[in-house]
Amino acid sequence: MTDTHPTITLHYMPHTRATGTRVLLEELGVPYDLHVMNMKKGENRQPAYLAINPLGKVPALTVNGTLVTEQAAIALYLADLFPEAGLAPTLTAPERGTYVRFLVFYNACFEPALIDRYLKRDTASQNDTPYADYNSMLSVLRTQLAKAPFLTGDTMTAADILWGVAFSWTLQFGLVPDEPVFRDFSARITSRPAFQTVSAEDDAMAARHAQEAAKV
Ligand SMILES: N[C@@H](CCC(=O)N[C@@H](CS)C(=O)NCC(=O)O)C(=O)O
Repeated sequence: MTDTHPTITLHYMPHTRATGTRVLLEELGVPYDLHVMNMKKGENRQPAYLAINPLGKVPALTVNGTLVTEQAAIALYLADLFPEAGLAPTLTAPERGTYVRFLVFYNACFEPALIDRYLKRDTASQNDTPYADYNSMLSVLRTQLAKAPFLTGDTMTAADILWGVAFSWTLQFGLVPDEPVFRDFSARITSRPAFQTVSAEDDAMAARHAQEAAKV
Protein backbone atom coordinates (compact mmCIF):
# COMPACT_ATOMS: atom_id res chain seq x y z
CA MET A 1 0.00 0.00 0.00
CA THR A 2 1.09 3.58 -0.61
CA ASP A 3 1.53 6.11 2.20
CA THR A 4 -1.79 7.78 1.40
CA HIS A 5 -4.86 5.94 2.54
CA PRO A 6 -7.42 5.06 -0.11
CA THR A 7 -10.76 6.85 0.09
CA ILE A 8 -13.14 4.39 1.69
CA THR A 9 -16.91 4.85 1.97
CA LEU A 10 -19.01 2.32 3.83
CA HIS A 11 -22.64 2.34 2.71
CA TYR A 12 -24.40 1.67 5.95
CA MET A 13 -27.58 0.98 7.87
CA PRO A 14 -27.56 0.33 11.63
CA HIS A 15 -28.39 -3.11 13.08
CA THR A 16 -27.66 -4.85 9.81
CA ARG A 17 -24.92 -7.01 8.32
CA ALA A 18 -23.02 -3.76 7.74
CA THR A 19 -22.34 -3.53 11.48
CA GLY A 20 -19.66 -6.22 11.23
CA THR A 21 -17.95 -4.37 8.41
CA ARG A 22 -17.86 -1.19 10.45
CA VAL A 23 -16.42 -3.11 13.41
CA LEU A 24 -13.68 -4.41 11.11
CA LEU A 25 -12.88 -0.87 9.90
CA GLU A 26 -12.63 0.25 13.52
CA GLU A 27 -10.38 -2.69 14.39
CA LEU A 28 -8.19 -1.82 11.41
CA GLY A 29 -8.02 1.75 12.68
CA VAL A 30 -8.27 3.30 9.22
CA PRO A 31 -10.19 6.42 8.17
CA TYR A 32 -13.47 5.91 6.34
CA ASP A 33 -16.65 7.80 5.51
CA LEU A 34 -20.05 6.48 6.46
CA HIS A 35 -22.93 6.86 4.04
CA VAL A 36 -25.87 6.19 6.33
CA MET A 37 -29.30 5.29 4.97
CA ASN A 38 -32.57 4.91 6.80
CA MET A 39 -33.97 1.48 5.91
CA LYS A 40 -37.28 2.34 7.59
CA LYS A 41 -37.69 5.10 5.00
CA GLY A 42 -36.57 2.80 2.18
CA GLU A 43 -33.56 4.98 1.35
CA ASN A 44 -31.56 1.95 0.25
CA ARG A 45 -34.15 1.26 -2.45
CA GLN A 46 -33.98 4.75 -3.96
CA PRO A 47 -32.36 5.25 -7.40
CA ALA A 48 -29.36 7.10 -5.89
CA TYR A 49 -28.27 4.02 -3.92
CA LEU A 50 -29.39 1.45 -6.50
CA ALA A 51 -26.97 3.22 -8.87
CA ILE A 52 -24.20 2.27 -6.43
CA ASN A 53 -25.40 -1.22 -5.47
CA PRO A 54 -28.23 -2.47 -7.70
CA LEU A 55 -29.30 -4.98 -5.00
CA GLY A 56 -29.93 -2.17 -2.51
CA LYS A 57 -28.09 -4.15 0.17
CA VAL A 58 -25.49 -3.26 2.76
CA PRO A 59 -22.68 -3.59 3.52
CA ALA A 60 -21.22 -2.10 0.37
CA LEU A 61 -17.87 -0.44 0.22
CA THR A 62 -16.45 1.98 -2.31
CA VAL A 63 -12.70 2.16 -2.32
CA ASN A 64 -11.34 4.90 -4.59
CA GLY A 65 -14.55 4.48 -6.59
CA THR A 66 -14.47 0.67 -6.89
CA LEU A 67 -17.43 -1.19 -5.41
CA VAL A 68 -16.93 -4.19 -3.13
CA THR A 69 -19.98 -6.08 -1.83
CA GLU A 70 -20.59 -9.29 0.17
CA GLN A 71 -19.42 -9.36 3.77
CA ALA A 72 -16.74 -12.01 3.32
CA ALA A 73 -15.29 -10.37 0.20
CA ILE A 74 -15.18 -7.01 1.97
CA ALA A 75 -13.44 -8.54 5.00
CA LEU A 76 -10.89 -10.34 2.84
CA TYR A 77 -10.25 -7.22 0.80
CA LEU A 78 -9.89 -4.79 3.71
CA ALA A 79 -7.67 -7.00 5.84
CA ASP A 80 -5.32 -7.51 2.87
CA LEU A 81 -5.38 -3.79 2.04
CA PHE A 82 -4.09 -2.94 5.52
CA PRO A 83 -1.67 -5.78 6.32
CA GLU A 84 0.02 -3.73 9.04
CA ALA A 85 -3.07 -4.28 11.23
CA GLY A 86 -2.24 -8.00 11.33
CA LEU A 87 -5.81 -9.19 10.73
CA ALA A 88 -4.98 -11.35 7.68
CA PRO A 89 -2.53 -14.26 7.61
CA THR A 90 -0.02 -13.67 4.80
CA LEU A 91 -0.44 -15.56 1.51
CA THR A 92 2.14 -18.16 2.50
CA ALA A 93 1.24 -18.49 6.20
CA PRO A 94 -0.01 -21.95 7.21
CA GLU A 95 -3.20 -20.34 8.56
CA ARG A 96 -4.09 -18.71 5.24
CA GLY A 97 -6.06 -21.64 3.84
CA THR A 98 -8.20 -21.96 6.98
CA TYR A 99 -8.68 -18.21 7.05
CA VAL A 100 -9.96 -18.01 3.47
CA ARG A 101 -11.98 -21.20 3.91
CA PHE A 102 -13.97 -19.83 6.84
CA LEU A 103 -14.43 -16.41 5.29
CA VAL A 104 -16.00 -17.98 2.20
CA PHE A 105 -17.85 -20.60 4.27
CA TYR A 106 -19.73 -17.72 5.84
CA ASN A 107 -21.33 -16.48 2.61
CA ALA A 108 -21.33 -19.80 0.74
CA CYS A 109 -22.68 -22.13 3.46
CA PHE A 110 -23.67 -20.45 6.71
CA GLU A 111 -25.95 -17.72 5.38
CA PRO A 112 -27.73 -19.93 2.82
CA ALA A 113 -28.34 -22.54 5.53
CA LEU A 114 -29.66 -19.95 7.93
CA ILE A 115 -31.98 -18.37 5.39
CA ASP A 116 -33.33 -21.77 4.31
CA ARG A 117 -33.98 -22.63 7.93
CA TYR A 118 -35.58 -19.27 8.69
CA LEU A 119 -37.87 -19.61 5.65
CA LYS A 120 -38.55 -23.27 6.53
CA ARG A 121 -37.05 -24.43 3.25
CA ASP A 122 -34.44 -26.72 4.80
CA THR A 123 -36.03 -29.93 3.60
CA ALA A 124 -33.93 -30.31 0.45
CA SER A 125 -31.59 -33.29 0.09
CA GLN A 126 -27.92 -32.87 0.99
CA ASN A 127 -27.13 -32.93 -2.72
CA ASP A 128 -29.37 -30.00 -3.50
CA THR A 129 -27.94 -27.41 -1.10
CA PRO A 130 -24.50 -25.73 -1.08
CA TYR A 131 -24.08 -26.70 2.60
CA ALA A 132 -25.29 -30.36 2.85
CA ASP A 133 -27.67 -29.76 5.78
CA TYR A 134 -27.96 -27.25 8.62
CA ASN A 135 -26.65 -29.60 11.34
CA SER A 136 -23.64 -30.74 9.30
CA MET A 137 -22.84 -27.13 8.45
CA LEU A 138 -23.07 -26.17 12.13
CA SER A 139 -20.93 -29.05 13.28
CA VAL A 140 -18.10 -27.84 11.02
CA LEU A 141 -18.14 -24.58 12.97
CA ARG A 142 -18.51 -26.27 16.34
CA THR A 143 -15.51 -28.51 15.65
CA GLN A 144 -13.35 -25.65 14.41
CA LEU A 145 -14.20 -23.30 17.27
CA ALA A 146 -13.55 -25.99 19.89
CA LYS A 147 -9.90 -26.20 18.80
CA ALA A 148 -8.67 -22.72 19.70
CA PRO A 149 -9.87 -19.29 20.79
CA PHE A 150 -10.06 -18.10 17.18
CA LEU A 151 -10.84 -19.76 13.85
CA THR A 152 -7.22 -20.03 12.76
CA GLY A 153 -5.65 -20.49 16.20
CA ASP A 154 -4.55 -18.08 18.91
CA THR A 155 -4.61 -14.91 16.82
CA MET A 156 -7.70 -12.92 15.90
CA THR A 157 -8.23 -12.28 12.19
CA ALA A 158 -10.80 -10.50 10.05
CA ALA A 159 -12.63 -13.84 9.75
CA ASP A 160 -13.19 -13.88 13.51
CA ILE A 161 -14.63 -10.37 13.40
CA LEU A 162 -17.06 -11.38 10.64
CA TRP A 163 -18.11 -14.54 12.50
CA GLY A 164 -18.07 -13.09 16.02
CA VAL A 165 -20.48 -10.32 15.04
CA ALA A 166 -22.62 -12.73 13.02
CA PHE A 167 -22.94 -15.10 15.98
CA SER A 168 -24.06 -12.21 18.18
CA TRP A 169 -27.18 -11.57 16.09
CA THR A 170 -27.84 -15.15 14.99
CA LEU A 171 -27.72 -16.29 18.63
CA GLN A 172 -29.96 -13.40 19.59
CA PHE A 173 -32.54 -14.39 16.95
CA GLY A 174 -32.30 -18.09 17.82
CA LEU A 175 -30.95 -18.98 14.38
CA VAL A 176 -27.99 -20.71 16.01
CA PRO A 177 -28.29 -22.87 19.15
CA ASP A 178 -27.12 -21.17 22.32
CA GLU A 179 -24.02 -23.30 22.98
CA PRO A 180 -21.00 -22.09 24.99
CA VAL A 181 -18.68 -22.71 22.05
CA PHE A 182 -20.56 -20.17 19.88
CA ARG A 183 -21.40 -17.78 22.72
CA ASP A 184 -17.86 -17.62 24.12
CA PHE A 185 -16.34 -17.17 20.69
CA SER A 186 -18.75 -14.33 19.88
CA ALA A 187 -18.02 -12.65 23.24
CA ARG A 188 -14.31 -12.54 22.38
CA ILE A 189 -15.23 -10.11 19.59
CA THR A 190 -18.23 -8.31 21.05
CA SER A 191 -16.45 -7.48 24.32
CA ARG A 192 -13.85 -5.47 22.44
CA PRO A 193 -14.04 -1.65 22.31
CA ALA A 194 -14.63 -1.61 18.53
CA PHE A 195 -17.84 -3.64 18.75
CA GLN A 196 -19.00 -1.80 21.88
CA THR A 197 -18.60 1.60 20.21
CA VAL A 198 -20.23 0.60 16.93
CA SER A 199 -23.07 -1.15 18.71
CA ALA A 200 -23.85 1.90 20.89
CA GLU A 201 -23.79 4.14 17.80
CA ASP A 202 -26.08 1.69 15.99
CA ASP A 203 -28.60 1.88 18.83
CA ALA A 204 -28.63 5.69 18.71
CA MET A 205 -28.78 5.78 14.90
CA ALA A 206 -31.62 3.23 14.76
CA ALA A 207 -33.63 5.19 17.35
CA ARG A 208 -33.17 8.38 15.29
CA HIS A 209 -34.22 6.54 12.12
CA ALA A 210 -37.38 5.18 13.76
CA GLN A 211 -38.32 8.73 14.89
CA GLU A 212 -37.68 10.16 11.44
CA ALA A 213 -39.70 7.42 9.76
CA ALA A 214 -42.59 7.97 12.18
CA LYS A 215 -42.77 11.66 11.12
CA VAL A 216 -43.27 10.81 7.44
N1 LIG B 1 -24.99 -11.22 0.58
C1 LIG B 1 -24.97 -9.96 1.27
C2 LIG B 1 -26.23 -9.83 2.10
C3 LIG B 1 -26.42 -8.41 2.56
C4 LIG B 1 -27.80 -8.21 3.20
O1 LIG B 1 -28.64 -9.11 3.20
N2 LIG B 1 -28.00 -7.02 3.75
C5 LIG B 1 -29.27 -6.65 4.36
C6 LIG B 1 -29.01 -6.04 5.72
S1 LIG B 1 -28.84 -7.19 6.99
C7 LIG B 1 -29.90 -5.50 3.58
O2 LIG B 1 -29.19 -4.67 3.06
N3 LIG B 1 -31.23 -5.44 3.55
C8 LIG B 1 -31.95 -4.32 3.05
C9 LIG B 1 -32.91 -4.62 1.97
O3 LIG B 1 -32.80 -5.66 1.31
O4 LIG B 1 -33.78 -3.77 1.75
C10 LIG B 1 -23.70 -9.86 2.12
O5 LIG B 1 -23.23 -10.89 2.60
O6 LIG B 1 -23.16 -8.77 2.29
